[in-house]
Amino acid sequence: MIAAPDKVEHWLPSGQKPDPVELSVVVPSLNEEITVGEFVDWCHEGIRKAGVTAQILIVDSSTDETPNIAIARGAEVLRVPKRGLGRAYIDALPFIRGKWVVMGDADLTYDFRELAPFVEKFRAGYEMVMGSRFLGSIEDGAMPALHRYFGTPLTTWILNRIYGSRFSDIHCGMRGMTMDALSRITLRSQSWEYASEMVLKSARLGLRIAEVPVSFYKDREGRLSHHRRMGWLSPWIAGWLNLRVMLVYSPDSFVYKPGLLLFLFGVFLCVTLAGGPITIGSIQLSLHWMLLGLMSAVLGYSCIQLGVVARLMHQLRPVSTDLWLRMLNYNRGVVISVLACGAGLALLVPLVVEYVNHGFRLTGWSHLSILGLLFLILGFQTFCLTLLLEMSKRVISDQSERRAQ
Ligand SMILES: Nc1nc2c(ncn2[C@@H]2O[C@H](COP(=O)(O)OP(=O)(O)OP(=O)(O)O)[C@@H](O)[C@H]2O)c(=O)[nH]1
Ligand SMILES: [Mg+2]
Repeated sequence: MIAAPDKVEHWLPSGQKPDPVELSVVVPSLNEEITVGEFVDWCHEGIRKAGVTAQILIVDSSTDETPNIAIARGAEVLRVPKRGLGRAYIDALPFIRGKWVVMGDADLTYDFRELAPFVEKFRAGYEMVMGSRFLGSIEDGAMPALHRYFGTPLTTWILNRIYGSRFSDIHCGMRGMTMDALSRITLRSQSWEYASEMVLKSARLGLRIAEVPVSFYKDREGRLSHHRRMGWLSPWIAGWLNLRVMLVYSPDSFVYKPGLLLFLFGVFLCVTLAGGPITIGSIQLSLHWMLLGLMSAVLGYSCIQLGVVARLMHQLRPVSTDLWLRMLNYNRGVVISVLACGAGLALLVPLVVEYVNHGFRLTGWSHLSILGLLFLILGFQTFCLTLLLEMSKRVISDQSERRAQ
């Protein structure tokens, strides 16, 4: 047993210098003494076959012999505190010297003797090279049937629908990125969900993506995957974290677009019924439908605002975000808000007059006043959104100034 690392330490094999290289093989490890030695040998073979200069960087938080074995076989070891798989990749960033990066597991489940296809795609100009076990091969017993025939194809299909991408295996752990692309996607995930974050940000940023077939083997005798080591709840927690990252980075699909539909539906109902009930054949649309329209429009508008703010924060759709910022600049936003609130108040005037004239009682329903309410609410919300966008613009420019310094 060795002590768990409590700070970041970079170990170089004796005689090796931290020179620039073409390819960095970056692989986290946590107590993998059964497999890590052979794994580093596989990497050397893969690098030789690919004909590149390379570093093998094992990002390690082990308390067993893993780091000593890795360095003895000629890998660099970055000792990092155990803060999760995603965090291990983030910790590794300053120590990556290659212009291309291939990542994966140190457990001999992915075949790192086959690095050449990744290098070929990088040379052809691709920015993300995703391994695909479905295009390659899956050894019997390497993947539970539920994941192989249901979970992975379904989640891959959903992500492809949302992002317009063409992945065949979004959960494949062996994947590559240019260092430039890796810096641009600014990984934030600390744990298992880094894998989804990487895939969906690459798709959203429109990186040039290629897939290469990879071989996937079952765990070696005696080796337990970390999910097994952590107990039956671990895969569920991983799924939960992956879902969170998908929801956080996909406000367009979950909030913005449904919001737009709700908003249009609501406004249509309110405007159509502003003059009073409508009868089409045996169907009557009256005040209750208008109230439904009011609710739908307000809810939809809130979703749109949330979607716009989320886009602004994750910075994955710079073009459409810029459009919103230009469309709703401070002056225009305030003018629109004042006009909408003014129109809303004007539409409410007849109701107030009637109320006062009838001794502070209302004698009937006023459809027009519901439309007035809608205008008032939308006007006020637009004012709030304008301020929020203005504030976000300042925060973003502060951040980019700080980054540039
Ligand atoms: N540095 C570091 N490495 C980790 C951590 N958790 C897992 N790893 C390593 O990350 C790689 C992937 O872990 P596995 O246990 O193989 O998990 P998996 O392949 O995603 O899951 P399975 O499909 O169940 O095998 C292995 O090389 C682990 O040793 C961690 O917290 N820190
Ligand atoms: Mg594994």
